[in-house]
Amino acid sequence: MKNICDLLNIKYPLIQGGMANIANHQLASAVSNAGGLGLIASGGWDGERVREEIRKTRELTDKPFGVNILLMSPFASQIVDVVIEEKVKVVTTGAGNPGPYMEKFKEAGIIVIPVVPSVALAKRVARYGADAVVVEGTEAGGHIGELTTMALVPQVVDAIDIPVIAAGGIADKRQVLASFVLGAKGVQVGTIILACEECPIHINYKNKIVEAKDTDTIVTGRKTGAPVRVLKNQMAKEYVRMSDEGATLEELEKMTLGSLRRAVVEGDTVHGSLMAGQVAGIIKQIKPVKEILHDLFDDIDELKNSISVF
Ligand code: TUI
Repeated sequence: MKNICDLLNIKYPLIQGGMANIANHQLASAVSNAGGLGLIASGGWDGERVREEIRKTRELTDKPFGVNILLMSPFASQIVDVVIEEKVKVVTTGAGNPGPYMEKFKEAGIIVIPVVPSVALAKRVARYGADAVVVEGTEAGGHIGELTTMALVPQVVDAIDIPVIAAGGIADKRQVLASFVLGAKGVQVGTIILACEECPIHINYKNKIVEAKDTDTIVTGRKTGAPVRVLKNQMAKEYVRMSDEGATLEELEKMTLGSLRRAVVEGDTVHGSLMAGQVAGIIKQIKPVKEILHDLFDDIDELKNSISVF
């Protein structure tokens, strides 16, 4: 089995999480220049905007980068065509089954890494010819599945014979090492990247991540079938309360309309949707992405050798 660094031609076995409406050319190029695989998150954009972001990323880095495609996006199909036309080397997919596009990707020679929340979907995408999978636990921020990283990663590792990349709950070296012990060959990180200097979100959003403690995330949308983990704030609490009291999907959607933009662009931490994972509580500082990647991987052997239990 090829290792992730050789497969993707990168220094560290790390993929940046998708992060729709956030991960643009600036963030993707910063992560790639630091030695990971940066991603342009295409969710929220149409094909032409994604093409523009791809071209801008190429001006900022000569390192490999990818595009994350949110399968529930109304623009998914045109974005698939754009990544093929622009000869993007790597695609990750989220929030759905990439099956309908697999043949097109494979014909174009694109490395496809679907994000999956279960063994069943991991097996299905492996059969379709995925090159690796990101297995994302429910600790993650944003749209999530049911299972924890700790329980899910080894079950997927046992079920398929392509490389597994662990995601959800990874923000320091201990969690990276633990992922490798579970059988993952790499990690995908989102929340810690949100708090990097190069991340183009409002400073108020970054500060909320740095200030968060372990219990400061909450899951909205469980009832409506689209669970999303966010930092607890007035809007999230109100959403869960209204949902528990039987509010309609329409009423709930009215409240969240534009909420990600409010957080990301306007820095409204009261009425905005501050997507973040449970590891927010571990993040204490806003750092340059280079330093984050260095801290996650360098001297990891020392940590491995320091394990002393019996
Ligand atoms: O996709 C993510 N994380 C996301 S997407 C997103 S945008 C959004 N905003 C509001 C509501 C919903 C989405 C924010 N964060 N992570 C990867 C991921 N994929 N998590 C869970 C899944 C998933 C779920 C079901 C993947 C496949 C799937 O399969 C269903 C099927 O068709 O079998």
